[in-house]
Amino acid sequence: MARKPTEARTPESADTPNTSGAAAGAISNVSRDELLKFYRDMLLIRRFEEKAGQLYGMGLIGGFCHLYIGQEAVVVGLEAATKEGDKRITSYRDHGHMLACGMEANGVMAELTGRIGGYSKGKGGSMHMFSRERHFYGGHGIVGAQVPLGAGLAFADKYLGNDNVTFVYFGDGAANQGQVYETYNMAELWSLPVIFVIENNQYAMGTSIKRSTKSTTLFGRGAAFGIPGEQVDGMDVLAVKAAGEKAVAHCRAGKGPYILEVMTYRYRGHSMSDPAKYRTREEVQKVRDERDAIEHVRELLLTGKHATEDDLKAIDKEIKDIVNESAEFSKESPEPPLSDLWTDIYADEIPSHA
Ligand SMILES: Cc1ncc(C[n+]2csc(CCOP(=O)(O)OP(=O)(O)O)c2C)c(N)n1
Ligand SMILES: [Mg+2]
Repeated sequence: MARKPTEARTPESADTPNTSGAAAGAISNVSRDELLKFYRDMLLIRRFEEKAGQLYGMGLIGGFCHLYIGQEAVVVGLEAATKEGDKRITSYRDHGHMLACGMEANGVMAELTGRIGGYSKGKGGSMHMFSRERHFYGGHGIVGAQVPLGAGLAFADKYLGNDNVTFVYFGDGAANQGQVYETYNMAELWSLPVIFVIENNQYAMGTSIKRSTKSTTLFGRGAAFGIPGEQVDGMDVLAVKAAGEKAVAHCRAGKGPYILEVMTYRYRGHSMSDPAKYRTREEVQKVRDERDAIEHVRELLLTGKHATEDDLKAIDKEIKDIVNESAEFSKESPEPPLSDLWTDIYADEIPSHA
């Protein structure tokens, strides 16, 4: 890999204060255990998505399916900056977000395959999964729709007087939606504790960002509303975490919203039916070879002697077992009965926030 590896802190130095600037590149704000966790969490997303791709190919997953392969460091880095109670909401490219916030691989895979053991009892599929327990609010197929909804989640927390923060994830394409700017205006006006995370993977379906806007520095658009923000290397999980911590501190201090434009790349097509004619194989291969986020952490672990090849092999096996188990669970879980067509349409109870 071409880039200069960032340094990991050893367990002995784990109490040293973090003196790094957010998103500054070389960062040393991580312990060995956390680095191993990053490796494990990113690998789980990648292997899970590879398996989902296989099951889709076998006809076991129907409908839409948008894989997150390549973008793993974004959500894993930001989750490291959260505390219990924080909320997240995202688009249809959502499997990674669910796994990163602690939802079970079994439940996510079973939902993809339309089985009763899934998070939406097999009735939602890839784009419509939720977990109130893990504060995950979807899963939204309409581009940009999650942005005002996310501001609403943050409004609820502000109204209730707690210090929770909401992470609203959306893409570079969604950043051209009008509702994003209406939301920016109100979020800043009301000082809502919301972090707008633009996952800039440089494409919106087959349209490169260079063809969709002349204003390609997306975080900078917040300035029109008084919202601060910054660009982050989304292939460097440590840089993402540091930027996330800075944004979270801003929100928890009551200073209102913050924008993180996380520069990333998706290796697979937009969805499972993508002709891939809008970019070259060489372009994709170059990012894989030179910027891959998992390889980066792997190298940090090995060169810093924080783990051996055998340690990493053991983690690889552990992840493979979890993913295989989720596929087995999904095949064994039954399809929902026809009578379920008439359930879960209206809420049976009014949620209490006391
Ligand atoms: C309102 C709306 N317009 C168009 C679409 C079709 N569509 C689905 S995904 C997508 C591209 C969005 O790209 P981006 O926001 O960059 O997210 P990414 O897929 O790269 O994660 C489009 C145009 C849609 N689902 N909703
Ligand atoms: Mg995009």
